[in-house]
Amino acid sequence: MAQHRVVPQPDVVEPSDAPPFTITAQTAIVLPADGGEAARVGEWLAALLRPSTAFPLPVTPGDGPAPAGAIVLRLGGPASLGDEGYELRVAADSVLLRAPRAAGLFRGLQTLRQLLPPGVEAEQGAMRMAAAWTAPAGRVVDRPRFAWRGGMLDVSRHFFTVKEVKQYVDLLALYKMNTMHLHLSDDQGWRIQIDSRPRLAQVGGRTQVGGGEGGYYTKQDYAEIVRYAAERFITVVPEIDMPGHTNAAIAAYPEIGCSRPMPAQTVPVPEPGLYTGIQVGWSTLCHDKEATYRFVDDVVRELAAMTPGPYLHIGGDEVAALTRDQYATFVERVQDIVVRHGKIPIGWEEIGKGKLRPQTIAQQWQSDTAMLAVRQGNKLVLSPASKAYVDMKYTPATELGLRWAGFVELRTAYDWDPAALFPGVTEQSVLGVEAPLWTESVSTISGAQYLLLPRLPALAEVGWTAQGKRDWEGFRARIAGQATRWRMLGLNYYPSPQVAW
Ligand code: NGO
Repeated sequence: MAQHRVVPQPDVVEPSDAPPFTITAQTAIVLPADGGEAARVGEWLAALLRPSTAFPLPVTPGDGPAPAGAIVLRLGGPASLGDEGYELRVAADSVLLRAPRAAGLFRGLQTLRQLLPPGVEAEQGAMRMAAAWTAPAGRVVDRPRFAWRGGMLDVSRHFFTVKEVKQYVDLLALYKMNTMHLHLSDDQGWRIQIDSRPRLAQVGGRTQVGGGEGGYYTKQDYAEIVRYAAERFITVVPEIDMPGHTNAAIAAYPEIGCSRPMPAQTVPVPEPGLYTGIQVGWSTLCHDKEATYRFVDDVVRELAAMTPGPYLHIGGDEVAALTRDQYATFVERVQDIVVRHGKIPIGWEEIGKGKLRPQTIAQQWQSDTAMLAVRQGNKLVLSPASKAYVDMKYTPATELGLRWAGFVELRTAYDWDPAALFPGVTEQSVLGVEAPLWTESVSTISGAQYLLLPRLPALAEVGWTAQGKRDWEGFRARIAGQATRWRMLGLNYYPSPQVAW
């Protein structure tokens, strides 16, 4: 078991005393004959291993007996493994990975990846001489507890490039997460091109917290993010936060705005009406103007068209400038617009104040207003700020991060059960978990990594591993093994004193 240090902890691990599997210059990767999505998965593995091992690792289709020494990927295995489950058998002379779906093959490869030495992550064969490319023998049978395991990146408070977003996606992939939530708009910046409303990106995208130059994604950029994520079986969930957190949109189209006065800000802005501070709750779209709903329809229509995933996030958090009824009416109308454009609405927990359609998802973050959604029979994604907000400081000494929800050390991020968070919230009402990375205090990808590692893998395990099969001591031992991997990948991380790294 000591050698099977995998995060998140798999459902079943049966170690074996047999000798390990070794990747050599002769190793081939064998795919199902009719390739399909499985072919991509095989190419992904070859692309990971070729630079570090310098072996050719040919990827070949074939259903016959596998050549000796091969890594074999097969579609199949018990249907009970579901969309993302897999079975991995590692023996001295072969690796056999089986899954009913290509996504399961990809998740299973992350297990194989973690069973191999951290040197596989090196871009050049830094460890080539130092390590044998071995994986311990044994059998792993695995499937996730929850269907939604996500990470959020707030690209509005500070803008992150496509390349940086991809680095976040890579982290999600390594820990078998399947959802990338992009917070694309807020008071400080609008980050997505909308052709029917060009000023959103051109004006609303021009700055960020602290007055930097901001930025936005063209439709092509966004398509590239979606493609890259899909290659890793990760769904992109775009968020346009409404009716609050909308100052950047209102700066571009003032006729839709009914905000309270803007809080004072200290830096000059490139266009009148833009905001670079970090106060929340004061901005709002006008709930009673048809212009607002024409605007929402334009944005949702274009965003839905460029998003292959089923969800569209409508925000809905922290609206101090509307009454409860005004807010509820707004949410209900926007919910209908999202459905009309073929997507499933998701919003922060406050949306439960409106009448929700059965499919709509509420994202819990702060209080028991999440129960308003649960009582209507709607499912929750859990992001409790005191545990899952990776923008909180680890300790009072952490330079980056906020502290309003408390300090979130690694154990705090790990040691909780989604089905026991609130009375009345059972396993059945939980769709999954998500770690939001808000970026008021974070402007670089290396800062983002520091806040994500090691807490993102902790949350990944909360979402993936059955409650009875995980515990803090086990996680503590396994996460220590990840640090060398992060260093190989060039990732920044917080060396929590709670772990013997
Ligand atoms: C809150 C707020 C965000 C902040 C974040 C900072 C939600 C859902 N709304 O979470 O605007 O950025 O806290 O931690």
